[in-house]
Amino acid sequence: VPPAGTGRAVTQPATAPVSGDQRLLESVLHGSAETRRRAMGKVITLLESTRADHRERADALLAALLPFAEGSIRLGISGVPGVGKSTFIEALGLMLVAKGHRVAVLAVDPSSGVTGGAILGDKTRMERLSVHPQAFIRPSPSGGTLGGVSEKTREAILVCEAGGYDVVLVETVGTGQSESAVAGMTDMYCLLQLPNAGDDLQAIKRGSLELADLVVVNKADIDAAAAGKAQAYIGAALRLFGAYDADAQHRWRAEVLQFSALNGEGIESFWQAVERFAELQRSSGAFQARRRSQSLSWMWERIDSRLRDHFTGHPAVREVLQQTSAAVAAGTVSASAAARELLRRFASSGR
Ligand SMILES: Nc1nc2c(ncn2[C@@H]2O[C@H](COP(=O)(O)OP(=O)(O)OP(=O)(O)O)[C@@H](O)[C@H]2O)c(=O)[nH]1
Ligand SMILES: [Mg+2]
Repeated sequence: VPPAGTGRAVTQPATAPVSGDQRLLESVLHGSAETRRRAMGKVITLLESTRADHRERADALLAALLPFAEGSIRLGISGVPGVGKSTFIEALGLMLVAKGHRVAVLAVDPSSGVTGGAILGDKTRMERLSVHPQAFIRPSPSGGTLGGVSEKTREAILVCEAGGYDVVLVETVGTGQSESAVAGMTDMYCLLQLPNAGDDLQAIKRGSLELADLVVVNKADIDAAAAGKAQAYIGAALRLFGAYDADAQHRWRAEVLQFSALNGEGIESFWQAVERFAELQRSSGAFQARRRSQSLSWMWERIDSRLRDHFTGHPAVREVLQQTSAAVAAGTVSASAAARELLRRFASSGR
C-alpha cells in the first residue's frame, strides 16, 4: 500500500464503480462479518476473472478500496509440503482472532491449475479458522502462470486490508519461484522447516533461507533434540549471511524459533517476534521502504509482462519469431542481432 496521498490520482481509473458495485464497496468497508466476507469474495472473483468488463469493474473497485487498505501486517508463510503450514496457520489464526485481530489467509500456488487442487483447497486443517467470523480464507486462483497468480493474490491482499483484515497470511509451497513471489508481496517472510536440518543439510535450501526474516522449526514435539540442533545450525547459517551486511545493527536480523503447530507451543514467542519485527521496521522506515519498492517492482513486472505479450502477439514479430528463435538456438544468428531485428519489426510496422 503506497502511503496515503501519493500517486492515488494516477491509479484512479476514468470510471468510478458502477452502482451495483458501490453497494459491494460499502459492504467490504462497513458490512457485518458475513456480508463483508461475501462482498470481499465477490470483488476477488471479479479481479480473478479474465473478462475485460470484469477487469474494468475490478480496477474501479480496487482504486476505491486502496485508500482504506492500511494498517496491516502481511506475513508470508512457506515451507515444503507436509511441514505443517496449514496446521500452523490454523493455530496462529485462532490465537489472533481471540486477540481481536481479523485474519485473512491467501495462497500463491502456481501448481494448482495443473494438479486441480489449490493449497487451501484442503481446508481440513483450518476447520475452525475457516468458520470463524473474523477470518477470511481464500484458495489460490486456479490456473495461469505464477505471474498471473501472484498478481491476483497481491490485489486480493488489498481487498482484505480494505475489509479491515489487519493480519494477512500468504501461504506458499517451497518452490524457489513462488517463494520469492511471496517474499516480494509480504512485510515479513517466515520459513517453516522440519527438525531434521542438523542431520540433513540438503533439507535447507540456501536460497529460501536467505529470503527468510524468521525461520520456524516446526514439529519440535516429535524430537526436541533434533529441533534444538536444527535451530542452532540454521541460526549459524543466518548469522553467516548477516555478517556481510554492513549496517545490520539497525536492521532486523533473522531469527530461528522452535515450534509445534500441533499443540501450539511457541506460538506466543512467534507473535512476539512478529511484533518486534514490525516495530523495528516501522521505526527505521524499512517497513514503508519495503512496501514502496514492492509496489514499484510490481508495476514494472506488470509492464514487462504486458509488453512481452504485446510484442509476441505483434503480427510482424510473430511472422518470424519461431524461425528466429530456432536460428538463435542453433547458433547461426547471434542473440543480440536477433533481438535488434525483432524489436525493429515491432517498432516500425503499423499495428
Ligand atoms: N507432530 C506434529 N505433527 C504436525 C505438526 N504440525 C503439523 N503436523 C502434522 O503434519 C502433517 C502435515 O501438516 P499440514 O499442516 O497439512 O502441512 P502443510 O505444510 O500444510 O502441507 P501441504 O499443504 O501439503 O503443503 C499433518 O498430519 C499434521 O497433523 C507439529 O507441530 N507436530
Ligand atoms: Mg497445507
